[in-house]
Amino acid sequence: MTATDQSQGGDAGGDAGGPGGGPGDGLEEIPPEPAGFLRRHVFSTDHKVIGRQFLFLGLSFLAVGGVMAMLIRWQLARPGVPVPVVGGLLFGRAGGLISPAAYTALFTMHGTIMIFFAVTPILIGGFGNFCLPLLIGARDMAFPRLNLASFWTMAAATAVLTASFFVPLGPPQAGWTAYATLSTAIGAPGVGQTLWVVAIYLNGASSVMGAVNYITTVIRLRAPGMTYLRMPLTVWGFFLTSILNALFVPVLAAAMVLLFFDRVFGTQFFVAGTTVGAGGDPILYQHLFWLFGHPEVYILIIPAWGIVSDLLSFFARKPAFGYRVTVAALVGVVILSTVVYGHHMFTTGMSPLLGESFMVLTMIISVPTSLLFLNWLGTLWRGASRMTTPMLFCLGLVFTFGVGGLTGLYLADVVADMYLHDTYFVVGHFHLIMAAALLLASFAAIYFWFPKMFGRMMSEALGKWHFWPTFVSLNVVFMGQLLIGYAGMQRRLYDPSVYEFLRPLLPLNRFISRAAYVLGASQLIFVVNFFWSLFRGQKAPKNPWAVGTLEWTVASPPPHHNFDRIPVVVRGPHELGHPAARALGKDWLGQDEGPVRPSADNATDGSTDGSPPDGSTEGAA
Ligand code: HEM
Ligand SMILES: [Cu+2]
Repeated sequence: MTATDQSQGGDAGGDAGGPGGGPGDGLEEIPPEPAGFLRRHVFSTDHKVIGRQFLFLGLSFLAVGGVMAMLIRWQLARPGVPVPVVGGLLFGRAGGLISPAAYTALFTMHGTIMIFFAVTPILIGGFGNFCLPLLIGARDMAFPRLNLASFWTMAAATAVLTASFFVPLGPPQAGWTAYATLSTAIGAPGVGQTLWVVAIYLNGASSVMGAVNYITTVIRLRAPGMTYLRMPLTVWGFFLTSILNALFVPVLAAAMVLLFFDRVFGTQFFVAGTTVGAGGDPILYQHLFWLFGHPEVYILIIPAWGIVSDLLSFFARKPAFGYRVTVAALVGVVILSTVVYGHHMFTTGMSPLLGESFMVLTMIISVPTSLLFLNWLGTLWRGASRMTTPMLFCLGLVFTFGVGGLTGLYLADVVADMYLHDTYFVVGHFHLIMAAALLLASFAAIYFWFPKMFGRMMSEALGKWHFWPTFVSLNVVFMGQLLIGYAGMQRRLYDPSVYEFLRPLLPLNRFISRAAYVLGASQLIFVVNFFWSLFRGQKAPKNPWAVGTLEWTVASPPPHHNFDRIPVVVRGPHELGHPAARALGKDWLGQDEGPVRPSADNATDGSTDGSPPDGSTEGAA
């Protein structure tokens, strides 16, 4: 596996941007486009093609995870009533009824698919791959063949997970967390759970391959002048999330290997001693799972935060407020996310001192996240906001994340969590702060980069028809879950109405389910817009949003080699509302838009700010 030859240039110590910068460093060599359909579109090493492949894979499974959510909501609203239309097809043997086993499999696979097989491939695999080299001014990822392998490993993981629907005893039923003893051969005798373990292992392997690629690409392949503090926040998002992926996915992989051994070879890593003499410890599994599991929620959300931080600036037509503070806040979240996982295990009987420590550390995380949130408000403040569809989805995220974040404070508190643990308050919290935020960010990214990815524009009118019912119903569903949780409804209950104290919640559950059906139905507008635009949308210009980042300096879609000449970056990514631009009859300046001071040692380590004399500030070393 050879890194592309862009990584030749020596580094001048200070960060004057990409290691390359002068003639003869191999930067300008344009790799030939491979011949043949298979090499160009299926087994391609081109990051843009791989990005699109991840996007399609993720979107297909978002649909699967979404249908499952509708079925879960049907059961909660109409326990014991056959599912209309598809009931006979999906649950034929039970007369269209969702059985307790089927319900358990539904939420297990819904959670697993949404997190590992929908949002991960869409945001990290899809947009990470498509955007990263273009945003930093590179021709491709550092390891194109590793990139190819990462996609096909993800595809293999998806196939293995899908196979678990068709095996005796059916798909796994131990929740997306697959706690032992439930997930061992004792709790889940069927092969479906073993396939789940293998699928998650392969999914993790694909993520680690991607992480290695993203980290190396950002460190080694930035264009001349693209200093770390000139990188778009989208790039920071993918860079930091890759560090968490590289550090914590292997922990999940270790748990999967041990669980596989327990299931297949009869070892007892997670099987308690009382059942088989001197055995293992189920709580050990929880520690391994959440050591990964908590950073995982940030692995998913940090790219979304990066994208939204950029897009808010682009559409408010103002520089991103507090760029450096945002970068510091993201780094702060990354560091803190590694030491808070215990808040998922307050009820496991951990020592009060340990519980308190995890509580305090979790509370502290709200400091950098609040800074991030305030910077978003600072960017919007007095902006000349253009209410495009991507902007609406970003604003939706700001609102939903704000509300969702506040509910995290309840769960971070040991005392309150004793009551709220495993209730729908937890389900509502993570759907607001994670599911909703990730859905909204994914849609914002699709509407924003679709022109660059496919060379055509999506319909703005249909985009707005998609946004409003999605935004309203999404908040009704997930805030409704907070309410029923606060009222004491436990999660993972097949039929809550069997409990007298939960019966009064049935009307509210029905109301939430109706809102969920609206949410599901309004995604059809997106499907129509996406596929219509793919074939019939208006041809996209090079820079439809009038933005200064590097991907908008090349054609839509970009050529195989991305840039005819590797750009030289002279300013930050958010030069909007810039006085110098007005002289040019516009309100923005491109990152590579002159003048560049001619001095040969432009790559010095920051004694001068490297910006042209027109006063751009962002990214000065
Ligand atoms: C599209 C709208 C969605 C609806 C209506 C929905 C609804 C639900 C419901 C009702 C449950 C709880 C089931 C139970 O405990 O009995 C659930 C669980 C879950 N959902 Fe969603 N969800 C949606 C989207 C998402 C998305 C986008 C994600 C992730 C990115 C997600 C991740 C999860 C996870 C991880 C669980 C926990 C599964 C478990 O308990 O093992 N959901 N969802
Ligand atoms: Cu957590």
